[in-house]
Amino acid sequence: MSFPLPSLRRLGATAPLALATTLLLAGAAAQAQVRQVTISVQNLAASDGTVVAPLNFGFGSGAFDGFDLGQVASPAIQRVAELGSGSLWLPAFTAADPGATVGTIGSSPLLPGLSASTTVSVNTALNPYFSYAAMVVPSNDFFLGNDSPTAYRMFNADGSLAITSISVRARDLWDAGTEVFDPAAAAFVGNAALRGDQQSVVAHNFAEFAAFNGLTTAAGYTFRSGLAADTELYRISFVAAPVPEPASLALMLAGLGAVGWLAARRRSL
Ligand SMILES: [Ca+2]
Ligand SMILES: [Ca+2]
Repeated sequence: MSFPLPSLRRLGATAPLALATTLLLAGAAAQAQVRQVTISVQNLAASDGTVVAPLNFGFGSGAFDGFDLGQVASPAIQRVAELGSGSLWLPAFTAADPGATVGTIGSSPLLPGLSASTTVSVNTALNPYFSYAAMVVPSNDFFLGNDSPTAYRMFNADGSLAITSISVRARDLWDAGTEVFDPAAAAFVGNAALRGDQQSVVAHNFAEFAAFNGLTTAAGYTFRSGLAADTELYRISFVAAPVPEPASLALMLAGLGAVGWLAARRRSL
C-alpha cells in the first residue's frame, strides 16, 4: 500500500509527523502498563512436612473462577488436586479469559525449604488479578488455590505492585472432594488402582494431613504433618520492573526530531 503523493503535499510535512508522534506516544503509554513480574514460590513446611506440586498461575481480568467452596470441583481442579497437573486448568483459564497471562512455576514438586521462580510480562491494566492452583502432598486430592478470582488485585493504576506476597496457611488448604481419603492410594506413592471417587465438594481440610503421618514420601522421608491452622506453609512473592525501553524507541524519537528540524528548515527557506 502506498500513500498518494498529491495528498501528502496538500497535508504538508507536519501532518504525518503529528500522526507518527501520536502513534508513538500511544505505544509508549501502552508499554508503560506492561511490567516484567518475577513470581517466586517458597515451600515453608518443616523438613518432614508437605510438598507442593509446580504452581499453576494466571494474571487475568477476573473472569476465570477456578472453583467454589461447597461446590463439586471442575475436571481442571480435579486434575490439579489428584495428579498435580495444570494441563486442564491452564486451558480453562485462557478459555474463560483469552487475554490472560498464564504459566507454571517449576517442573518438579517443591520439597520443604526449597524455592522456585519465573518471570512473565504482564499488562497490568488488562490483567490486574492473580490466581493460582497447585496440589499439596502427601494426599489423595488436596490443593492450594484462591476461591475468589478477584481476591488478589496485584497492581496500582501506575502499574506498581499493590501486593508483594501471598501467604498460604494450613487453614487455607483445600480437599477437592473428588477422591476418597486413603493413604494406600496416596498420589505418587500409593496404588492408583485403589483410588475411589469421593463424590463430594470442595472443602477446607488441613486436619486430614495428620492421617498421612508415617507415610514414606516420594522423596524418601517419613512424613509428619505438624500442622496448626496458622502454620504458614507456602509463600508466593512478587517483584515488578518496567519493561526495558527498546533502543529503537529512542532512535525513533531522535529520528522524528531530525525530520521536524528539516521540515522547519524547509519552511523557513
Ligand atoms: Ca470461586
Ligand atoms: Ca478427598
